[in-house]
Amino acid sequence: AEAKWLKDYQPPVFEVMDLKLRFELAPTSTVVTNSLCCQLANGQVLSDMLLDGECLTLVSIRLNDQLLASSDYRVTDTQLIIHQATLAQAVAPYQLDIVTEINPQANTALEGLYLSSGRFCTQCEAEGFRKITYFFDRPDVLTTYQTTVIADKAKYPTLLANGNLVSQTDLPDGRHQAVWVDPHKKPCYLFALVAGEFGCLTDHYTTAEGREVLLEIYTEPRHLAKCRHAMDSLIASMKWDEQRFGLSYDLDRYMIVAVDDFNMGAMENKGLNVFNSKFVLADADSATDIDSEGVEAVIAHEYFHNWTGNRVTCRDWFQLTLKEGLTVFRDQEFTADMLSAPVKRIEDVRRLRSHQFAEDAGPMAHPIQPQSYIEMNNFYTLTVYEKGAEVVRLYQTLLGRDGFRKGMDLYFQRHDGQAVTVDDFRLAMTDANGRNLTQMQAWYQQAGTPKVAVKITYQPEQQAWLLDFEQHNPKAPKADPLLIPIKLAAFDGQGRAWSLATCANDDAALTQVAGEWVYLLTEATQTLRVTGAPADLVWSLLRDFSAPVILDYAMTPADRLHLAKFDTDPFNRWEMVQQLLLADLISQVQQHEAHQLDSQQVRPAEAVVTVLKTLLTEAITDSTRTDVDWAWYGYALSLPDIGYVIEQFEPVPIATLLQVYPAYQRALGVALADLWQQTYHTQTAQLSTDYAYNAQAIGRRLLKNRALQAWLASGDAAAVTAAQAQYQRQAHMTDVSASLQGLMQWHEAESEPLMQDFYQRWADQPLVLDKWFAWQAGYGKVQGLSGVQRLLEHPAFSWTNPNRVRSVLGSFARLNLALFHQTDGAGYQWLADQVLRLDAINPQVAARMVVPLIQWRRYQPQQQAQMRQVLQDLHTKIASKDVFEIVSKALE
Ligand code: HT7
Ligand code: ZN
Repeated sequence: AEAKWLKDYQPPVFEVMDLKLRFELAPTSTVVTNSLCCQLANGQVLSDMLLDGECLTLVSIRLNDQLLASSDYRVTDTQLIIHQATLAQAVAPYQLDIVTEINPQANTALEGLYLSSGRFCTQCEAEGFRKITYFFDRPDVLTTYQTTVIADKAKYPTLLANGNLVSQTDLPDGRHQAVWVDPHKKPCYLFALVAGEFGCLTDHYTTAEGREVLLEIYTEPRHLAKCRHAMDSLIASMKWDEQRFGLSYDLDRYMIVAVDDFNMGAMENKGLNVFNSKFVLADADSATDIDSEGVEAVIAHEYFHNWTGNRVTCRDWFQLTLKEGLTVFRDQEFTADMLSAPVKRIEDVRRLRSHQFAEDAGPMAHPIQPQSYIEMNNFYTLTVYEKGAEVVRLYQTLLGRDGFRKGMDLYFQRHDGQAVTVDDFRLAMTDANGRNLTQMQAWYQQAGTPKVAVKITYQPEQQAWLLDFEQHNPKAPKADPLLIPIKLAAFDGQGRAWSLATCANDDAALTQVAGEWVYLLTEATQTLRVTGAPADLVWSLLRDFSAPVILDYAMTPADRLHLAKFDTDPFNRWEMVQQLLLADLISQVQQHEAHQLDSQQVRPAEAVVTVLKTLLTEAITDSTRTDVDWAWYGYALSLPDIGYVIEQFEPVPIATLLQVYPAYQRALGVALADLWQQTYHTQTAQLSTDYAYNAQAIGRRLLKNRALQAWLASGDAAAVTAAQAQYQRQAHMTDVSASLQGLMQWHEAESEPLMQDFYQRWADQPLVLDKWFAWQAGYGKVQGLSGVQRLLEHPAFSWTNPNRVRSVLGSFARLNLALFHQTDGAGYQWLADQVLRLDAINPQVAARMVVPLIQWRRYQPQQQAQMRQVLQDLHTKIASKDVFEIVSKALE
């Protein structure tokens, strides 16, 4: 398998003026007629025409209506090459009519045209269009599309494609046809076609420009009632994008189709989004709050792509973060406005630190603009998406919301209808604000999470504080320093915010943006001197997580407690509690490793108990208040994710960690059992039995269920009774799920009858059944690996449904760490065996499932050897370039 490189980019040789596609749909043999009109692009000279195509059976090719002979062209596994000599004999523009045949039913990779539960659908990003027909499958070739879809009317009553429906006709032989025209030029990765039997929820939206838009959500008819939340989210997104960015929708119809078999979350095809049904279907009975928030965010994300991705697209796939980082940033801002901004920030940073930081420290580490890839699908990563969004956020932190908006306006003004690069985005931000942002370039080019070490000292004689900053990136030690904005503030001994304005001396790097102080790091080392300031200040740094870095700043527990109490930035108040917990956990793991402590002796430190006690007491006392951000309390009272704790060690003493972490959870449960119980009851009392989707109610449920978890961990029998009762009430899936997960984790035997009951209730609802599989794979310990193996043999398990596969394989490796890392290495071997099996069915998903194994170098010698052996073995057997690329990098 050969790598493609950013440095080798060449502009397209041919320009496509129009593309007409005709599909005669049949499960095992669909005929695709592709009529494309093209000419040499400006400044190009005639050469062979290279059209991408894979897994296609060529039927015929005509050039300007002349049937080509086999000597006029060449077909390889990946291309159709029309010889230069053939073209030279024809008159431009070239009209090519290419007929091919494909087998959607055999397409279990779910890329190109495939069948999902008897419905046809497509997935073209990144390079799937080449599995539908021969074409220039690259994002910088844009053209208009007309799509004719022909199929049996009884089996496939709904026929959809991008754009506007121009005609629908019955054909004599029981078939019918629909013709769709998309007037907007687009790259082929945004092409979509759907055909099958669907129910449809409709609504309308009138844009700020006065356009009447028909909104449609298509799903299996039995699921129609679960589409309302998705529709409300779509309408809210359309409104929000007009208000925040002045961006309106540009077609008369916006369609969303939910399908069960889907490799990722959703796809932003122009005017016809295709979604994993997980991100469309949600009602209180069957979806948790987290699921509903996912629906809202993904609906918004795909909608926002209409401008950031579709109207302005990427020049090549190395620019993926241009659309994904920016669109994630936009969906984060949307969710922050819909629910709670601080909580959204906390959730995003938790995710970044637990997962993206690990990716950035491992063998798959890459800059947000990768330099090369073998399989593009492997680069739809947390780095390109989440870190990419953090880099976009840096512009807003530097320029303020207004400055950022000016940059966005200029970006659209300059590049609407174009395929551009991340440099074009930076230049728009630069030019719109008259700021030199050249240094931002480095954020696109370096892999690895930068570290910022801070030392703070006070000089009493001068009443001066010295803040020494040093930045370095262990993955790129020689790289240029980055532009890192550090939002900061200081609080005096009484907890009063101390105004930096009184001393904002002559340091040009210290600026105020939207009322916040921002210190701009531009050098490898830099010192901020603050004079005329009292000695009792406590510094709050990297407020709101103002840059995606690791802050190395040794604070005393007392200072952390001080900020946990007084900081005005809710993110940093949360952060201080988390740091107290993390430092305590690390210290107990270290003591356990040094044989100074056994699991029975694990106890939270006094400072931890104090701060959590204070928070719980506040939550209990204030429980009737309606102006409290309860989700903030829920997160402040949660332990740092184990993934983040793992990140703190090199090598990772996994066996010890897997004893200490649950022992710590148990001890925390015991130490504060009464308060957890009271929190559970006081919050329950405030929650109406009717489900409501708003920040207050979501926050209360989050806190209540966090309290239930901790109370269950304490071992108190009353907690088990409370969890069982919560399950039996069947109020909504958020509560059902919390009770079952808590019981499975801490009282597996007691969870069993409830799990059986759950199965009976939900056996016919795939998305809910995914949870049943995921909980057992993620938390089931009693039956060991054979219990997880049995899930694969369950009649409801399916290798061709990615959600189901992720529920078992993904949850096992992510959550069931005790089994995954079991000492004989059988957990590693089991996962590798399943990856190999999956690789033959769906390489894209298989490549995701292998990732937990690639971190092998971070572990101690025994696990290292076991994981490496499993990977080496896999390397010799694997067929796909997807898994091959990841395993090869891991073994480099
Ligand atoms: N732009 C999409 C990325 C994508 C994808 C989606 C579904 C299946 C396969 C896919 N490959 C790439 C999704 C998004 O970020 O909005
Ligand atoms: Zn996206």
